[in-house]
Amino acid sequence: MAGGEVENAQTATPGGDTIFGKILRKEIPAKFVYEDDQCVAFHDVSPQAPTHILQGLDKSGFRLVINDGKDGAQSVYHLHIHILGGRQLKWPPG
Ligand code: IU
Repeated sequence: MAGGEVENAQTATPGGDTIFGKILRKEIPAKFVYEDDQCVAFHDVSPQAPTHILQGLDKSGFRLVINDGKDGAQSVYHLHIHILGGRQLKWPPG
């Protein structure tokens, strides 16, 4: 997936294995910050804020985001929550 998230979301489709499946199975590397038998948290490969973890918390405030579908700019069809923090986030997000 070489494009931006919005570009990637135009052709991403649900079903089958995903890049996150490969990360969960440790077939490709990721920087994990938490892991148990129910869920994992790891740093986004392309952070959109100083803290951008695909699950985690930031004590000075944070934003939870679930992108859904093409218009929501979802590029990986594996349920995940973005946690953005570490700077003053803007609203509306665009
Ligand atoms: P989305 O909500 O499905 O668009 O989020 C997918 C995220 O996965 C996006 O922020 C990517 O930067 C991130 N990501 C990743 O962390 N590691 C990867 O190998 C790939 C995407 I491909």
